[in-house]
Amino acid sequence: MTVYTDLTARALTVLRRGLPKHQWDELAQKIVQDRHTIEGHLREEVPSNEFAGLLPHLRKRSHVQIPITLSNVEELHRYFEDQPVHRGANALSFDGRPKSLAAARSDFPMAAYSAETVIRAPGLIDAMNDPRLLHLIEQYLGCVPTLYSVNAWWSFVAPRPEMTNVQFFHRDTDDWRFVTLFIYLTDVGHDGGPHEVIPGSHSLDGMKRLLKGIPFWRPKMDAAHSFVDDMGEDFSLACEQHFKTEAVQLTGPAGSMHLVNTVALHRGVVPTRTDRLVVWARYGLGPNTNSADLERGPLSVRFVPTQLQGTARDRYVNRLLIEFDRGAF
Ligand SMILES: O=C(O)CCC(=O)C(=O)O
Repeated sequence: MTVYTDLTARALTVLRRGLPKHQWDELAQKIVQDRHTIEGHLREEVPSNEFAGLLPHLRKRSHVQIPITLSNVEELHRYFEDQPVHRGANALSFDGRPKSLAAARSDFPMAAYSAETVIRAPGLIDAMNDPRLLHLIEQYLGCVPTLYSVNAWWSFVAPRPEMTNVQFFHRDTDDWRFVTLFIYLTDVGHDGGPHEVIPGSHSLDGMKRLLKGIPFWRPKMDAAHSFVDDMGEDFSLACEQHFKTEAVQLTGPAGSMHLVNTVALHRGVVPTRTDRLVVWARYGLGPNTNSADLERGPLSVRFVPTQLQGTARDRYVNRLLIEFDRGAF
């Protein structure tokens, strides 16, 4: 099972490297058009279109703040404080060994919770399934979204970035089209490890615009290559230098949410004054190279504190995370 999943992930990565960036979206569009023929029963009859006005900003600027705030942040803090963590920005980043939060805080710059811990957190799955949010994401993707990955992690005040790439400018390439929701569980100011994004850099045209006016880059840098080249510390330093007037730091109080197209160049800034606890939820076209199912199979709904009713739409959107029919009957 693992081997086959890994092979699929590798195949997708190889395919993406071989396809020019402008074709990624053409491919996504074909998939999305096909979905329209089969997912009619999953569309909501009365769509909650309240957030539709956010679409142009998201499309143009690669990010948008969602005008809702989680109300149970303190409860979530109590919950997460008691759960084991793993070194890195993802439970699988390093050896995956569980540690207490106190031990991780003193030993590592970042520590993450398992997907199961996130799925079992009070209210999170429901926040990720807010119909207004899902509808916005559906319009952005062009089809009913698949919630394929959840994560929660701490970035601690540290002298330098963690060795994994999340604190260096990079692109995510999980799927042909996808979007990431960040939910801050701590107050995040400029010194609290904000998410930083270079608006417009998710598209080839946007990247071309950003690169105009830059007289030189290291050899080989051009807009198209920037989508498929390996990134790293030097690339990140160059982004920092060249795009310092364009980069935007997403700040906000605990409970605030930002939706980001993380194909755009982005990073988590290393906190200099206060630690950050953040959650992500990723929505795409289906299972992909970053799916929660790479870590674990879906969890029985019996373990998930959720108000979801188990409609056809709920089941579809959450199928990689939650098994609605498993339990004692
Ligand atoms: O910590 C952050 O804000 C960055 C997260 C990130 O790089 C990612 O989601 O790929």
